[in-house]
Amino acid sequence: MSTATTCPYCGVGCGVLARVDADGAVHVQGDPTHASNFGRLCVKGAALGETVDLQGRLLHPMLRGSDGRLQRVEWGDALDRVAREFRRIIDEHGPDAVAFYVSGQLLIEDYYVVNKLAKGYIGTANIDTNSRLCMSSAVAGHKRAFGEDVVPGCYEDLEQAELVVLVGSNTAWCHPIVFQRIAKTREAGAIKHVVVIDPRHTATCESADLHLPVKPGTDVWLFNGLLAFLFQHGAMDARFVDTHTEGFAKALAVAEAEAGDPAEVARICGLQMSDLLTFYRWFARCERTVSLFSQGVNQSSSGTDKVNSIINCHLLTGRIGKPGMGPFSITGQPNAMGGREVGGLATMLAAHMELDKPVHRDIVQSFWGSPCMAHRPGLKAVDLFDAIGEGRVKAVWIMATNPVVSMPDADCVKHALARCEWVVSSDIMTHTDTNAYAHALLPALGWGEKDGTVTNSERCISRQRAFLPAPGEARADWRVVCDVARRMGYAQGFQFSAPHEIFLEHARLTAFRNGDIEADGVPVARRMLNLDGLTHLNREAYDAMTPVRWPVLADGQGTTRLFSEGRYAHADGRARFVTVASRMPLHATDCEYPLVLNTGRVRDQWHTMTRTGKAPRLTGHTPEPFVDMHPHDALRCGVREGELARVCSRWGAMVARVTHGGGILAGNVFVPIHWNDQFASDARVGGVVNPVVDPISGEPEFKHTPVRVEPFPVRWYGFLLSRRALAPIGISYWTSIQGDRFRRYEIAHREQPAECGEWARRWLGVTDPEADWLEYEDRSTGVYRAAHLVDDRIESCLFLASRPHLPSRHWLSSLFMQDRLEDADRIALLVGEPADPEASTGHVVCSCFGVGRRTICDAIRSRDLDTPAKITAHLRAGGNCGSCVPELRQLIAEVRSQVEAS
Ligand SMILES: Nc1nc2c(c(=O)[nH]1)N[C@H]1C(S)=C(S)[C@@H](COP(=O)(O)OP(=O)(O)OC[C@H]3O[C@@H](n4cnc5c(=O)[nH]c(N)nc54)[C@H](O)[C@@H]3O)O[C@H]1N2
Ligand SMILES: Nc1nc2c(c(=O)[nH]1)N[C@H]1C(S)=C(S)[C@@H](COP(=O)(O)OP(=O)(O)OC[C@H]3O[C@@H](n4cnc5c(=O)[nH]c(N)nc54)[C@H](O)[C@@H]3O)O[C@H]1N2
Ligand code: SF4
Ligand SMILES: [Mo]
Repeated sequence: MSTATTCPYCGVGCGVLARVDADGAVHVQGDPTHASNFGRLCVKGAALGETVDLQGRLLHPMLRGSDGRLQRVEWGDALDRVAREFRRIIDEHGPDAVAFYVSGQLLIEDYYVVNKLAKGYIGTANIDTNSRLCMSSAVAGHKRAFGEDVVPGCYEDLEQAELVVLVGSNTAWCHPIVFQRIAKTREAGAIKHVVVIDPRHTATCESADLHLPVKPGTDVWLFNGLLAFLFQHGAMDARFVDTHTEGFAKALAVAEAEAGDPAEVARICGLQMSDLLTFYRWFARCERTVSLFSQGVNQSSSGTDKVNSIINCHLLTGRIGKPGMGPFSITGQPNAMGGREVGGLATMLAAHMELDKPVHRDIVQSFWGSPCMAHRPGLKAVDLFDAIGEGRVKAVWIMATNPVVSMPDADCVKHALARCEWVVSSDIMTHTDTNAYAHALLPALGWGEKDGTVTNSERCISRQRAFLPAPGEARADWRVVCDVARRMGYAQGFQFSAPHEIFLEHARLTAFRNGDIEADGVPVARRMLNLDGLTHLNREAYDAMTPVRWPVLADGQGTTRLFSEGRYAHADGRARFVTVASRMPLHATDCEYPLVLNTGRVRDQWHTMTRTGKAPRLTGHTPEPFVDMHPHDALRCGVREGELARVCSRWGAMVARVTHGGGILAGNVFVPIHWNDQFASDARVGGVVNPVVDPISGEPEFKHTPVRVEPFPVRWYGFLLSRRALAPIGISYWTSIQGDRFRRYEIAHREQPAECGEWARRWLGVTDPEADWLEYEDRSTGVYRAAHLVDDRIESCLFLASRPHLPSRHWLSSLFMQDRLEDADRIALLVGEPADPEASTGHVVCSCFGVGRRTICDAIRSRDLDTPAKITAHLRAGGNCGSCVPELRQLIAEVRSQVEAS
């Protein structure tokens, strides 16, 4: 029997069917009936079964004792203590001395109760969320343009479009199933053009007709230029603009004044004039255009203006609210949208109501019957952690997020938490960079155990259902919040005994006095977020709920598209053109920090890796943190591919391996966001990122920090594979990742150990002189190799060299699959080369079937394969989740150009 649930990773919100075998193994497959994915899953979703083990899980509440150590306590004691500390600090310093920092990975039900506790009972709006780092510019842009935070379209629009513009979105890696829907439609010829606007040449560009490698931060020029071009070239829908919008003339005047000349726009944005004009012409010509945008837009000091500059172009052409067209903010986390619905941001109330509107405060307070109501916006994430650092906020409860890794200027966040009086963390894992600073750790239920709802990018509310028992003493986040609230003296508002009761209350609030006429005759504007049709669900109906897109009005039917009638949520019903003036990122590069640091995601990891870092299938694709840079910049900085480099800014530094991915413009470097102190010695890029924020949304400028890259000098490089996890102590550089049956450590050190053999034995814990220990050392070249075997099976192996040229990890990994090593394998270990070099498949490209780069390139060459489909037919690669198809395409191009050149 399988359970229908929803993937806990990205905002695509794919339906998953999960099944637990008799031996406890969890199998997942895509839910063919779910309208987000129709049965498909990307590699992260497909590997979910590998991430639900209890290794490293936080299973009991813990409190930090006076000796600074965490001790296991009873739930009752933990809850009492959390409630008591919050109560004490509120009583002594007022409600604004406490705060909550929550997450788009909470369920709607969790989010709803924590927001209710903060705003309606404690009376503070100091509740912000990691969505501040993610979606807040889109929220602010929507509110300015539409009057409410609404994503008008749906995924079908992408398939009905002629032109799809992907702005600041690496869709192929970050929203793979949506990307596959686009790519498939394009291949079938229905989508005429796909344009990618991104300073990097990403995997997403592999399926694009045009890539505009825009200079970082200059998108507003590009879209202001487009607005002017559309107007000048007769693409305006004058009737729509007259009837349904305000503010056109001024927005156009500013756009024309600063971006009316495409040559000038091309210069500022660093683009070829011909490419720019191609994009502008396609946009002018294609009525059915969707502009999908993500963090390259939002995470910017002009993020909100970038959003509105895109929306302006859709308003000018009237391309919104109709099939196949519209601006489309794609969400990051599984419940980023749901968090906004319940008002989880410091700047909102609940159910899309506004903190600064007295009538809204009154609606929410009277609905809740709560003792108080926050009456002004609370602190946004960056300000919140500043306030903690300054001691203005003295207690913080962090839930389902890891800010010591994911905030900008993250060392500052670390120091803030270190000096905070009372830090509570609700997490599923014991050891995270943030938990190291918590006074109380509360074990939460994770995916597969928790039960509730999430809303994806297209407003679709889906159920996440439990199919695993609660491990240890872990409890649902909503339950813990209610327990603490009751202990704080707020019994009346938190008598929930199951998630469906919370969902119904939330649904009722969305419908409550929605569009009412007030007693004094002033109408309350109708709120688009309305779940009236879901207010009558009983528990069975909630359990059986099928995915539905809001608004869900009284008839119980969902809504495919909003704004179809041209009515917006502003009081006059009109959408707004927002006048946006372009500006460069706040901190410019200079001679000390000459490069721009851009940060983002890799294909197979999720954020701070607490879950995806467990799955061997996911760790092979990008096993180490890297700094991707242009070869010319590397030369100038004195660093080389494969060697280590320090990336330094005015805020901090980190160390990573230099790569030349080939997709980066000179002057820019890219570092992935995922690595942290649990997985590496010094690879937390958040410590390097500037804490600049967008003045309207407060969203940090994660994509633009001036940095310098310098060599990280070491005397030797090495790596180690071991069946047991080891503690890499006293090594200048290390990273660690889970492989299939082993843990892999990449290491480097400033000094060569005096006695390699002794050092290696000590580290690997091989004290028995009789142990089956193979060893080779050449002091003149600094090469050292050792392997430890037990009963002819490899237990661990270690390779050191003075240069980063080391044996193939893929070959050595394969030895861990064997029950016994042959003599030839033993010799190979000492020689440092496989007996059959052809056997090495190379770096993993297809994680699902473990197919390596070398195997694929050989097949392309020898069989003249010219499409990803042919590679799949041959090697299976790309045939399951499809996440690697863009890379297959890239390899085809690479091999063909090699063949042509030779
Ligand atoms: N594999 C994977 N998928 C994920 C996640 C994950 O951790 N791993 N996280 C999820 C979450 S929470 C989110 S928010 C999404 C994020 O999804 P995306 O926004 O697609 O991902 P990012 O890699 O953060 O950044 C997108 C692109 O913005 C580009 N960019 C940088 N500066 C600029 C600029 O000035 N202009 C433009 N136009 N582009 C620029 C970057 O080069 C990058 O390729 O992914 C979700 N999906
Ligand atoms: N430099 C840079 N930084 C960035 C970004 C960037 O592009 N560049 N992107 C930003 C964006 S868009 C985002 S969304 C953030 C994400 O950053 P975070 O939210 O900090 O990252 P996660 O690893 O997802 O953190 C989730 C935490 O919750 C725990 N957890 C998982 N499930 C549950 C649960 O059900 N309940 C509870 N209580 N805990 C759970 C996990 O173990 C983990 O510790 O990063 C932001 N930071
Ligand atoms: S695209 Fe992948 S990560 Fe995103 S929801 Fe679907 S399966 Fe999960
Ligand atoms: Mo995000």
